[in-house]
Amino acid sequence: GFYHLLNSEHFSIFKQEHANIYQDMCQPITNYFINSSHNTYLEGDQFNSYSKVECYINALTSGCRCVEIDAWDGVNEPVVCHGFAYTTKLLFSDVIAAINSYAFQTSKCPVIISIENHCGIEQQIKMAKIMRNTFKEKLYTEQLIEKCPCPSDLMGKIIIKKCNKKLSNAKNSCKKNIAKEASEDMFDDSEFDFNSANVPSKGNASKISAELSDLVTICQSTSFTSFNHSASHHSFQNICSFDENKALELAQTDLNGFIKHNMTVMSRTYPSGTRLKSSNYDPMPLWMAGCHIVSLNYQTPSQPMYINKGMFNDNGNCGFLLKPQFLRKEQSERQSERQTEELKQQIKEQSERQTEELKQIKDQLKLVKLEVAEQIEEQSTRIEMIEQKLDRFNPTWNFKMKFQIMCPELAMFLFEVYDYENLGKDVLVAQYSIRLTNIARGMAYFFRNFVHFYKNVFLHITKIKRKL
Ligand SMILES: [Ca+2]
Repeated sequence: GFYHLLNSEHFSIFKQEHANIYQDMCQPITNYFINSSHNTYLEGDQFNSYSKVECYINALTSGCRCVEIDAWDGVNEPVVCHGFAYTTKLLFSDVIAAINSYAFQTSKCPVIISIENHCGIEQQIKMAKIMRNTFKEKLYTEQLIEKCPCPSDLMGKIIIKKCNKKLSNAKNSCKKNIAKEASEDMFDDSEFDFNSANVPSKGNASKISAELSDLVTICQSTSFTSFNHSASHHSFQNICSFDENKALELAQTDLNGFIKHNMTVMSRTYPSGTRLKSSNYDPMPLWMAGCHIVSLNYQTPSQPMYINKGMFNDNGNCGFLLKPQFLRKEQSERQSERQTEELKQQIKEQSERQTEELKQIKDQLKLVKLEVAEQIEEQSTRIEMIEQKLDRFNPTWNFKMKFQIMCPELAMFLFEVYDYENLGKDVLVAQYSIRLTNIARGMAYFFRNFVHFYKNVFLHITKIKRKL
């Protein structure tokens, strides 16, 4: 009885109220992190592994909300595979059918299909037709969008992410420019990094059919030049893609600029082209910069994937997570805008006090900004638990740890248990990660149905100190 009680959800380390959607889902989608997969079709490495429809099913049913399709001209219809590699091919129509069947089994939140298009006009038209006929009313094709939609507006919808330039409608004068942008979009993904000498007919895929681009509304792939350029040219309808190295460089050189960019324009990051074995990069620094779609190789069990899992277990594993306050265009900011407006009204009426009050508002805004900046600079990325060598049959840690956490909103606890080896490298037997905000206090267990030796790990969490 006691054993079962300890094993019950009352003692789970995971706060049970966070096992359902509890966050506000009515904020602009630019305020959320989205659980995302890279080259979803691949079962193994990036070079000669199998492409499988099951990979889409696995990703979607585990809560992924952004899958990727690399589409190429096939014999009669488009196929999905990794370009310039020896991976096997899937029929585009089979992939679309699988997405249609499994998209909303785990979560009703919208699914973004990131299409890397290498098809000529003819098969692009086929792609568009297949998607329209399969997804039907699930397809989000709203063209007149004034306000950035929120996840709750888009429940049960499938969103196509693609370059949205129509060559057919282009004026002669901008034709060159448009073709250039479209081909840059082609190049913004990894496969081209390792075989640039063997680039296919550019003219072919740089033309985007109207049928396909009509399916693109929000999530228009856009090439990135600079934060300033984006600030004046891009909106919530655009999405910039960055290779992990470029994204990390931006996060390191201009973190505040990147955060600000990510408040209004969507960002997607993907693994570097050199990760041929489908290894993964650490998503944490990119979430800290506010990147929305941090796509990982889902097929590779690795620390980054555990971190991703721990992150998105939050909010009912629905795949959309509200960014921490300091990373989003804040309602309080909007509120303070409103307050500013109200104050301005008053000022109009009492003109003699005008200068003084305006100065006050300015000072207030400045103060808020300073606070935010400080928080970002001081945040720590990861805390590792100290390794302990223990009796493998009845390990008792009996060990107290104290952490000072600067950025509790994003802090993640990563538990790893290793099997100690006298010779060679210790073997990792279990991993578990959880966001600090999801940790229940008191006696708690994690690793339910854990490996061979012991079933659970218990810890006692007495107090979580918040330092803000
Ligand atoms: Ca790709």
